[in-house]
Amino acid sequence: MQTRKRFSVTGCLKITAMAGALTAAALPVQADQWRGWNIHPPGYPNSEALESFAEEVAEKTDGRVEPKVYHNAVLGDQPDAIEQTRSGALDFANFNMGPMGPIVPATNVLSLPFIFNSVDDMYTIMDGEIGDRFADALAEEGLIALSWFGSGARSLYNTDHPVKTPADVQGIKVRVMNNDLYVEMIDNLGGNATPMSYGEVYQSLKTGVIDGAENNYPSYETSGHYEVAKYYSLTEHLILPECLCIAKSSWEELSEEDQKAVRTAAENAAETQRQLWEERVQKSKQTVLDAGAKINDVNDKAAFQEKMQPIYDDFVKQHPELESFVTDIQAAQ
Ligand code: BDP
Repeated sequence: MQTRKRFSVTGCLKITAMAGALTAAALPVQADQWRGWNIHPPGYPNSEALESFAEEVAEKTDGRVEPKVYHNAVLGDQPDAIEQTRSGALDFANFNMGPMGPIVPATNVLSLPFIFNSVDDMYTIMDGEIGDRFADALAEEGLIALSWFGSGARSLYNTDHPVKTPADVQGIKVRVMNNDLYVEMIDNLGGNATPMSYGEVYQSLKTGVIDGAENNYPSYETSGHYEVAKYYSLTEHLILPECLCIAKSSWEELSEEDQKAVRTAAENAAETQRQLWEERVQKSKQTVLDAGAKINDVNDKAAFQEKMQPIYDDFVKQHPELESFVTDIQAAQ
């Protein structure tokens, strides 16, 4: 005979419902608060794109992931932020592939001067199979690259004369991003390269610690460098992709469904960034011209390209395993 007291079915349901309500009240589902690094000020194309990424992620994951973007490099300079993202101390970021080179050697291929013929070629190549190979190399170092932003073409600027031939670079002190390839690049033109973080450049130009730097129009403008270094010479020596990267540890914590949502949001953010970029280039160019910057064409680019040949030769000698990256990019254009 059954002596144990049985719960009635309705009693059971009531208890289950109560337990459910209690769990829901006591243990609300914790949103993942994601911290995102950005070097640029609010309003910059990349900043707007990161904000739209954050919004879309929060919405599409129903608030399970709540990304917040920290602008203006308040969380550290770029090499530092790359390390923080690799270790999972930061969750996502927009990184330029220049300062990535010392950490992910394959990405140095992208820093070989004049490797891309145009921004469009860069987009086509990075959006395809070759771009996936760079993403694989980044993943091995703890960074999940979900989409590629553009950063236009970088040109040289300096305080006291236009650069029209390599001889005009002779003896000038030029700030470069943190990567030995850029030191070689400026040295080969006869200048003195000074690696320095982005945030220090304005003051260093002002005080004469350096004579010039190199960047695209939007950064030349928003950093205020044009106020001090007014000769902007269209060398267009670097066309660098940037990633929207997620820390591997943050990525792996996501369900498959949320990974899908985050990836789509990153792809949409890249589309937004690329569109805003085009508009911003025109706007920035006008702003610097209005402020008295002198922009000059460089008619003989081949003279600059020739000086870069030893960099290519050294590079493939030192990294034979990366030679196919170089030749595949060249063959794709
Ligand atoms: C900008 C890049 C940024 C770099 C900066 C620099 O978007 O990631 O840190 O140049 O020169 O164009 O350091």
